[in-house]
Amino acid sequence: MSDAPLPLFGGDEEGPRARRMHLDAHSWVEHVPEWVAAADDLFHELLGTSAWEQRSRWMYGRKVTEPRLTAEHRDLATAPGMLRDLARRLTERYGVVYDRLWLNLYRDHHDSTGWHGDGASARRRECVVPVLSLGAARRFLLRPTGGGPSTRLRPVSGDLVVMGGRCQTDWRHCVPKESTPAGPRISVNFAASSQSVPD
Ligand SMILES: O=C(O)CCC(=O)C(=O)O
Repeated sequence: MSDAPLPLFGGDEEGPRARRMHLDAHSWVEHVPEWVAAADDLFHELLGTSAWEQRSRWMYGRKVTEPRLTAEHRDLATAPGMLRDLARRLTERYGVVYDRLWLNLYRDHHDSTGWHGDGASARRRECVVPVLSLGAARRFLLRPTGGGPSTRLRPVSGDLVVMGGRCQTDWRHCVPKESTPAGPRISVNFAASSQSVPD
């Protein structure tokens, strides 16, 4: 795993540095600390204005309520201006046109998402999937799809985590429940129509 800092993000000499870790020969994860400066303002804006909904999903033959809330912008044009700007910056950096996004709200440390790959939104063999964290710090774990030791990140408010290469097929990620109390956290997940169709 290489921890060498990459060239500056967005060409800004004073901007944050991206730290890329190679998970294996085909997959990587990048952590960009303090990617968003006004993270608290953005967090409160999104908390108060997003159309949060409770979703459920089928698991092992039964419908379960997801332990978090979600709000989706299928068309980036409907998203708050700040998120549109961030999507544009990501498009410039990664060469992927991010044209929609969804937000997750983890209300407290009991909320979580289990091990998964973003199968529906990232169907290409190689995808670049950025996730912005706002609010409380939570663990973000990755492990090989077939099982094995996990790689642990703990993005704080304003940090960006980017999964690349074959992360969505060869690897799984999750945000586990915490045993110690945590306040609310929002994750902003940037998606691209171009990545939702297979190679
Ligand atoms: O909340 C996160 O950091 C990740 C969310 C995620 O993986 C998802 O919504 O598919």
